[in-house]
Amino acid sequence: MTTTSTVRRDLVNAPLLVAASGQTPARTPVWFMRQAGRSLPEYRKLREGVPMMQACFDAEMIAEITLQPVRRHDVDAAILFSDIVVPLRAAGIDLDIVPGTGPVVAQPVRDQAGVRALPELDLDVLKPVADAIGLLIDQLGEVALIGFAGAPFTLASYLIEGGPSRNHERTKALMKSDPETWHALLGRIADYTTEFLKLQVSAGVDAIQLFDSWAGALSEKDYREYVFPHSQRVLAALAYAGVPRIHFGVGTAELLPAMREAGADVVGVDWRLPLDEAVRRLEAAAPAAPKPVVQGNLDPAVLFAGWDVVEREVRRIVAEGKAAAGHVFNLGHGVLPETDPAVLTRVAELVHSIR
Ligand code: 1CP
Repeated sequence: MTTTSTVRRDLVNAPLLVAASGQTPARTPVWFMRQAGRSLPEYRKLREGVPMMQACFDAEMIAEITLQPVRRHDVDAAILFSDIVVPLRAAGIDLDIVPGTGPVVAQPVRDQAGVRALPELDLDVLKPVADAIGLLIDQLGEVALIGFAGAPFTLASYLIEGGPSRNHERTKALMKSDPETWHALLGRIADYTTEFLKLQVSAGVDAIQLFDSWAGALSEKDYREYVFPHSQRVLAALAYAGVPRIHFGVGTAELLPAMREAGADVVGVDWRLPLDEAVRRLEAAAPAAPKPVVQGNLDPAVLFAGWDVVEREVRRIVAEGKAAAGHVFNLGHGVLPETDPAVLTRVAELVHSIR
């Protein structure tokens, strides 16, 4: 890793950005969703006694945690250490990230009055995030920095359910029974998400990822009617910046063309669908569009299966990724907390070595 001081980095040849634009980079870029976090002992040590939400509003801590996996794994991208609920908290919504559970919202939003009561986002509160990005781009050299935000549907699920949910039943009930309130709520969240992403882009991130982690809970028809317009508005609002927009969800095999159409430059794919099949579906849905670029898709659980299995799966995925105009190697979802980080380092090395 090179260290520059004040000069804006020249990332024209950064493998992640080359692949994202549909060109062939010198090596296949690789990073891991949730690469910063509990799989790393140095992360656990730094976070000792520091609540998640405190860490997310401390510029030095954000920068240090973001850099930890870069130092270890020789990945081609850092992802900003933050959380999808950070802009909601910055807006003054009473929520916390509870260890072992995830985001918990004190007063779930389930009606028109709740939507009307949602506060404006206070960008000043997010200054530590912008400051952290400033610190990071000085230190990352040729490693790209990915900013991110939660997509309107996934954030709506936390706000409506009040916390993590397996079936998203209250979310779907509101969506189907009161579309007016639903669209007002998603519109409001789309504003938060857009402002959070714009702040990150202004501060200097090189790419952004929109996490619609739970969108796979929807049929394509419902996705298009209730979610697509809001995610599309977010992604369109970022088009001015010229940074690649990655759009990811879990269990989205049936939604991939719609998620691309929403305005993605790179389509994230989970492990349920081989990348060549994902490319085939994307091409069939939009024959006139440029050849798609994909990101993914090693099953995070495979990292527990021993090196021979891991190596076989990585080689298969790199080969299947050749069907796309560009391939960013990643897991199909986040690193699981019990993962041996040494295996991640080896995966990055292997991906880079395959020609
Ligand atoms: O104390 C801790 O360490 C809490 C664990 C943790 C961490 C490390 C949470 C709570 N969030 C994070 C950081 C985080 N969250 C990152 C860091 C950057 C990186 O990737 O290295 C990112 C990208 C997120 C995004 C996020 N938060 C998503 C989208 C990505 C995904 O995994 O699908 C979602 C759904 C969340 C909500 C959330 N935050 C935390 C948890 C445990 C959860 C999931 C809860 C649930 O199952 O609903």
